[in-house]
Amino acid sequence: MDNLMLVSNRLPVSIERRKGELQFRPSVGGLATGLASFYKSYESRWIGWSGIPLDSITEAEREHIAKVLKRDYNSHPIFFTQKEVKNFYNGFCNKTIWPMLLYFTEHVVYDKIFWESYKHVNRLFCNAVIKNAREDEVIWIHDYHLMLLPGMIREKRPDSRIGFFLHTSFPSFEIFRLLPWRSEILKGVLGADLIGFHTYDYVRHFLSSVQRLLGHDCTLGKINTGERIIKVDTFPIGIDYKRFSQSTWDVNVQKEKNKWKKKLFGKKIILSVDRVDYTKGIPRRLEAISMFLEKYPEYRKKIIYILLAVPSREQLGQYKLLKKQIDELVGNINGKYGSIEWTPVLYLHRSLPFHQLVALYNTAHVAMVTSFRDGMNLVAKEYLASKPDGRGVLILSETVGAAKELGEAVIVNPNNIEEMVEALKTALTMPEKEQVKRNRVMQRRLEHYNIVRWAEEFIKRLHASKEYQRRMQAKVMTREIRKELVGKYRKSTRRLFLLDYDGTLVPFFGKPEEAVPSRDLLKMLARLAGDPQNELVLISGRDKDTMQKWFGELNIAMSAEHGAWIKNSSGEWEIISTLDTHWKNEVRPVLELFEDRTPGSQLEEKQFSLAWHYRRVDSELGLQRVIELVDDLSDFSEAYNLQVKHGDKTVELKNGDINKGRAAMHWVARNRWDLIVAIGDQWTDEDLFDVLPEEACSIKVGLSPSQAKYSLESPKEVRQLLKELVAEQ
Ligand code: ADQ
Repeated sequence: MDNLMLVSNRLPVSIERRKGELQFRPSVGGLATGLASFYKSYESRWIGWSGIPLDSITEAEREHIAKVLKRDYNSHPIFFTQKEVKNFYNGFCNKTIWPMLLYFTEHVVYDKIFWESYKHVNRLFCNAVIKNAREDEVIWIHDYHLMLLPGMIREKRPDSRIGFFLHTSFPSFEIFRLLPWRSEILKGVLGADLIGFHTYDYVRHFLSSVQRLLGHDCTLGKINTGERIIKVDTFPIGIDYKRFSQSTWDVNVQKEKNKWKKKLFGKKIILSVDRVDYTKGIPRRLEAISMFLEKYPEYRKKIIYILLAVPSREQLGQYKLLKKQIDELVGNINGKYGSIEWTPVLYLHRSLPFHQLVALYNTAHVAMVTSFRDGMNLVAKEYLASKPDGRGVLILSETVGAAKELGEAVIVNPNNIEEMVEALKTALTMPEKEQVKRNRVMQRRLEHYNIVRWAEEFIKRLHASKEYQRRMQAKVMTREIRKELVGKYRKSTRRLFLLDYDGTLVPFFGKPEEAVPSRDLLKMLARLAGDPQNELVLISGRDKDTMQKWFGELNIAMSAEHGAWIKNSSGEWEIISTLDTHWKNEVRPVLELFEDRTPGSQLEEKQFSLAWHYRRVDSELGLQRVIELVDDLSDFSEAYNLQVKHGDKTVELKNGDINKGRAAMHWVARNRWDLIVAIGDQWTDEDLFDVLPEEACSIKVGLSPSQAKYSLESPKEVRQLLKELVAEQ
């Protein structure tokens, strides 16, 4: 994993001024903890915010910070002014995009100044990356602070290898669409080659937003922007498992444990560890503790709830209010149920050093992780890793990413206080054997897919994604290749052109009947066909009547309905072989039902095929219907030897022995051509490419896997190429 440049808002260390002195302290929080541990084991570099406002340090101090960070942490600091801290970090990051991504729409502030600052700071990061990263260095960008950065770097360095990982959840489209700058944010993220999320749900939501807001095709975790193919996948972050499990034997940890044991002698310890953030559900959890003591008085004096809460984003009003609310709730519970010898809630509002944290994890009988939302939640994993003897119970909210991996925990709905109360009862009474059984399964998983594995997997997939792009790109028809083809054209005298129509010579339209050829296109085709040394064949999936209406006057050869019909330039339409069409009467009602149930879809009937078009259907509904339709049609396809093909926003059924390749052979075999050019854009054209002789020039329109030799981006480029071929010399 050499040559890796990590980019995140925070560096693994933050700089603070205490009593006039600059201090370097480890940053707290999931991202910092997670990355710091794998970062140390690899030769990587890091770009991030120093944590101290630029206007509060002197030039000499700035240089000193940069020097120490480079020397001791292989890091390059970015400095923000107070204004940038206010509008970028406290503003757009924490008041706009954070609550948006975590479903707290009521806290979202929409402010143009924040947005401008977000763009500006992402630009600062971009400049720093361009300045510091080597050309061949892998750039791995982290989290919601830097969602524009992949796009900005891509613009400046198109060949960069860029990964992006989001540590929060990604909300459903209905939430994300509320953001005024949603498309810019998505486009920014799409600058990456690989985009990672913790869970498949977040991937789904992201793809759905990309599809609906930007209109890109998204299939099987791949986004086709028309220029590049980007992969999107799930990488549930792990922890440094051994560090936690092995530290439990450390002397300092043992000392800490003994202290706690003495202090809390005989009591069952319930623990929670969070940043003070409204997403973590701390007040609701305190209410559950209070209700538990009310409902089960026999547990009074027998339990202690340790609420370890690290201060976070304290300048923000929302967080100040939350802190106040927690203080009050803790006060109420302790006032109501506590006594001189027993305090039910022990509230530690600070960050603890590692050995103290592990000691607490190890001592606690129950850990309560009840966030309303959390991209993953590392605390749940750290707790389990700190339990080498397998004892202890984890209560886990179903709305955190970790719940997908830790299904053996006691799972709760964080909004349901009664359920949390009962979960506590279950946890406190769970037999040790059962605890160990559940924890061992989860521990094995965590030990295996640890933080290093997570990072390695991501980088491996990033390389694979780039490789895939490269394979696709190898086929792009460059200017040189086009020139070569023009040269070959001039030299040859027996040329065959096999051209598809929709998606190849013209782009797709909402309704198939709208794709009428323009006068310019007809003129160009007439010119191509007018040269006696050329044979031009249009091979389309369309019905023969439309083909005749649109191109009849050109006197060119044609094939309709994917090869069912053929027509020589001066001949009549002929059927390629006798074909049975009885199946249509049985299948038509099925497709009609889908047409009725799916607004915007359309049934097209051709002589030997039936097609259901869903280009104008809501993209998610369309895909859902395709799955249902293909399933419903499977019996028919077997019984009647039909082909069911899912093409570009179409599902089409046709006789099994019809295909464009078979039709093309009618012309390919007719002459000893010295140049064959075949162009198409869909799966049906693959049959055509399949029958061509080795030396033929096959061209695929669009970026997706194909056996064609070359690719062109769009119908516009195809027309341009044909124009170049027929141009006067
Ligand atoms: P966070 O929201 O910060 O992370 P989390 O995953 O729980 O949430 O990580 C918190 C980290 O801070 C843990 O490593 C924990 O040990 C540490 N910590 C918390 N309180 C502490 C205290 N008082 N003293 C010492 N250490 C403390 C974000 C996302 C998460 C996602 C991570 C990683 O919000 O959902 O899991 O990134 O991707």
